[in-house]
Amino acid sequence: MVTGLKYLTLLAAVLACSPPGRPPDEVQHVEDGYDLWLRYRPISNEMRLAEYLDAAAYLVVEGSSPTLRATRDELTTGLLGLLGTELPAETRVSRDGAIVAGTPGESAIIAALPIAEELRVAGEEGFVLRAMSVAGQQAIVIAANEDVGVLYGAFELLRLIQTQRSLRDLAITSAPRIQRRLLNHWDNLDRSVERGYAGSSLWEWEALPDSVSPRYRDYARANASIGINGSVLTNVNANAQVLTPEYLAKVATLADVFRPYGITVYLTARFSAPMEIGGLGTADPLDPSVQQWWAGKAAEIYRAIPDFGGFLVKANSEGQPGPQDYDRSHAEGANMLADAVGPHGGIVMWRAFVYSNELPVDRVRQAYDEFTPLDGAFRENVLLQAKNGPLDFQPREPFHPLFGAMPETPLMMELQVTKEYLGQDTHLAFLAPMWKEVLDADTYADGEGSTVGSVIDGTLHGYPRTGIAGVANVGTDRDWTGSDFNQANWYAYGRLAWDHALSSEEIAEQWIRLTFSNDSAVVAAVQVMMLASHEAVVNYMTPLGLAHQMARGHHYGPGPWVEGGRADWTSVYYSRADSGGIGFDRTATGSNAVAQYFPPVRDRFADRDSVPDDLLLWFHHVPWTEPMRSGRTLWDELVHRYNAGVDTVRWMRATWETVEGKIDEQRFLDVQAFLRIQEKEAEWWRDASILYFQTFSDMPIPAGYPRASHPLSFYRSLSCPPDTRKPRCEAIY
Ligand code: GCW
Repeated sequence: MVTGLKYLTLLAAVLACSPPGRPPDEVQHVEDGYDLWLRYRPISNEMRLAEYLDAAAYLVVEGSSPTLRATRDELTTGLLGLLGTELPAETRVSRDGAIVAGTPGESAIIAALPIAEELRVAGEEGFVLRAMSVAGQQAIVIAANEDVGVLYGAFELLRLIQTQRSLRDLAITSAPRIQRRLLNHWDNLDRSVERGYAGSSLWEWEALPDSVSPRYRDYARANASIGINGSVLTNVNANAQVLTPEYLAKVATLADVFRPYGITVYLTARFSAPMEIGGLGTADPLDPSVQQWWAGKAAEIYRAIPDFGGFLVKANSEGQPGPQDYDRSHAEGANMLADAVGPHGGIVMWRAFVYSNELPVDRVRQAYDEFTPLDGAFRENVLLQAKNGPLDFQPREPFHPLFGAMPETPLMMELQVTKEYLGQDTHLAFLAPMWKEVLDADTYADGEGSTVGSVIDGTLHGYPRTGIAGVANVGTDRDWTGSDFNQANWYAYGRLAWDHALSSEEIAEQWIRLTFSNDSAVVAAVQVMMLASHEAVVNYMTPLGLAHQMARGHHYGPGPWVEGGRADWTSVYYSRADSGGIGFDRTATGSNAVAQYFPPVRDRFADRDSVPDDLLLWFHHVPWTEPMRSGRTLWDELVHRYNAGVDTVRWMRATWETVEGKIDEQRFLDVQAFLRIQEKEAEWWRDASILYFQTFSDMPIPAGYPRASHPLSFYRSLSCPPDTRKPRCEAIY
């Protein structure tokens, strides 16, 4: 927070904004994060400003659909902010400097341009952005086959201007690689958010449908600006109430606000809804009355929301009802719902995150065992939604072995944008590198080059339908995501959903320029911080392939000692630490989960000599004294990694100090404070984990590494506040 005095000083600086001594633009504004990456602050680079003023002098948008109106609004607002001048809207190209936007269907100007081939490549949702001559005048063209493509193109143009790129040789044709690019909200009808760390749910269920928050539109704008085209509004731990007429009217209102921005709404379907709100005695998917109930419900939904996307379902997992309650398979359950929404063009996204209460089998192998026999058994409008890894959004996991293993069933990937296991709102962890690791991983399903990305974008197996889902991190906090840097993960998710070939480096750079500053010193400093941040978290929480060492329930602080109760919800189940070593044997001598991967990946992971260090303890139980590639023993390497994590955070803090005065003060201070917390908590993770594992290794801390300042009993006695939205443990070190 900015103190009153600091605020006044800042305000004085803003008011006295005449050169010389005028602070760079990024420093002038009091920023609260609400504008995300759509800040549209004045261009400070005068050369570029002159170029843009020439290139963008007036606007010609032909067509009047709500989406084209939204496009015109965004361009007008954006360019007014960036260039300091309102662009007149004109109906023809009469001189240089037009921005011409539209589709060939509705715009005769666009239809007359020689860009047919580019438009073909752009497909249904893509766009063509070109500097070219129109009616003999120099213009910038934003063309697409559908209105929503024009909107995406407009956002791309604004992004180029915000990041101060030259428009002179502009020639971009862009099309999304994946069709359904969704956010999954784990939002409950009481407005709590499961694993949400940014306040309450954005959806004001009680006030809807009569009262419509302006945030809904800004939410839609933000999503459209990064290509997200769908929202599942409700938690996968579902409540059937949302399917009642009262709630469907509210959902329809949200859908109306989102529609111009190309956002389709979806809902989670509670499998037992026919009993809970339908008055039936069963939810058996093969029972005709149940089938009829869902068909009627689907028809009712489509009457209220004609472009409704479909259902997302978590069934027979963690206590949720499902077809197995009636001895039916997941395919029978999914197909019943698919038949209900199919006639209306809807889809069913069936989650593969299932594992049994009863089975004593390694949890990470259960989804594969359950679903691969069902390949080909699903209706064509069913997509199977698997998490990036086989466990549960850990800081590092190998890719899910289902990817590549179901050629007849479209697989979607679910990523968790909200950082349940990665420091939640406070810790800085930029997740693009983690997601890229999975997207770029080679499954070898169909020989070399069968990357996970090529599975989910449909190119490997020719899936007719494709999708990707990100568990949303947004809420009612003014900055939407609970911290400035968590915004980067929302941004990165959208950008990768559009094009998973983008690099983490370019996504980070873009986001910094849009969000903080175009100053190259700021960009360079913040980019290296972001790119190092995920690995830092892996190191101080779960190095060398460890997983699920978090405290019980809230998953925030360390809890390597957690045991008792259901085994596969404990830490000791995953670390398998004992006097002989540490790690989960998933080779043939253990659970053999490694056999679920295609060769040669299987062999690489299974062989102690070729498994990457980063996944060592995921696949192997390793003696404490075993030498590692580094030459250290396993124990020394573990100590080294925990410390490397802490050291990186310390370095991130120091690096952040270098941007002081180069960005606005409020966000500088907010990030500074969070990095301070992160450093303390990284030490807490390190010390608690090392002391705990030392009780098994019985080996000393190698020379040169710090010792914990408290005994293990102290760390074991710590617990974070029960408020899972903001579990700060700072006060208790
Ligand atoms: O990651 C775990 C979470 C649960 C979540 C579940 C799931 C929605 O701890 O909060 O429930 O996964 O993905 O279904």
